[in-house]
Amino acid sequence: MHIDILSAVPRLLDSWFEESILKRAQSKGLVEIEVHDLRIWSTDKHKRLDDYPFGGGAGMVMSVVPIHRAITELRAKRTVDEVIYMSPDGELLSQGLANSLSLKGNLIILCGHYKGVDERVREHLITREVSIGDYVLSGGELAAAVLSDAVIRLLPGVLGDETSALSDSFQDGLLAPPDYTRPADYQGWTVPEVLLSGHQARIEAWRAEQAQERTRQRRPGLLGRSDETGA
Ligand code: 6GU
Repeated sequence: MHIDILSAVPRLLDSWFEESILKRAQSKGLVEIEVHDLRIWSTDKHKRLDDYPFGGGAGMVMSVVPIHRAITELRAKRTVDEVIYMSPDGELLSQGLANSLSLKGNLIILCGHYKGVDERVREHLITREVSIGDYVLSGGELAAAVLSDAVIRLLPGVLGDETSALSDSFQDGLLAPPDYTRPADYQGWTVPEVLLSGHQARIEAWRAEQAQERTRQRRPGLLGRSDETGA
C-alpha cells in the first residue's frame, strides 16, 4: 500500500510515522507513507495555500489550485484508489471503513485547514470524505494520522501476531473481552478462575460471553449491527 498525505503543516505528521508499529510496517516494505507539503504546489509567490472567501465572511479557504496540481501529479505516478478529504462533514470512521480501505492499493489523504477547502476540490478531486468523530479539530492532520493507523495495522504482516487484529474490539462488532497477565493474585486482586483452568473451550465461551456483556453494558448500539466489519 502507498499512502500520500497532503498537508499544509507536514511537520505535524512526520514524527508520527517515524515511530513504533508504523515505522516497522514501512521498514518491512508493507506500506510506503509520503507526507507532502502542499506549498510545493503553490503558484503564489508567497507560497500561500489559502485565500479570502468569495462573498465575504470570516476565515480563509484552501485554494483549489495547489490541491489540483498535487493530486494530478500523484495520479500520474500511480493508480490512485481513493482521494480522501479529512473533514468533520465526512462519513464517520468505523472499523468497517478501515477494513475496506486496508484492501486498497494507493490512497491520497488531504488534510483540511483554515475554514475548509474550495468546494470545487470536493466536487472534482475527492472520492470520499472521512470524519473521525462529532467534534471539530483545528486541522485534518490528527484525523489523517488516526485513519492511517487504523488502516495500516490491518495490513497482513504489520502486527506480529496475525490473530491480534482479528481479536480487536469492533472487529466482530463487539468490544473485546478483558485480558489478564501474571501475577494471578496481586494483593488479593485475583484473575477469573476460568482463565487459569487450561480448559480452552470454557475459556473461549467465557470470553464470548464477556464480550457480549461488555458490549451490552457500554455500547448497546453496536449489538445487532451487521454492517460493522464489511463496509
Ligand atoms: Cl477529519 N477534521 C477536522 N478538522 N475536524 C474533525 C475531523 C476532521 N473529524 C472530526 N473532527
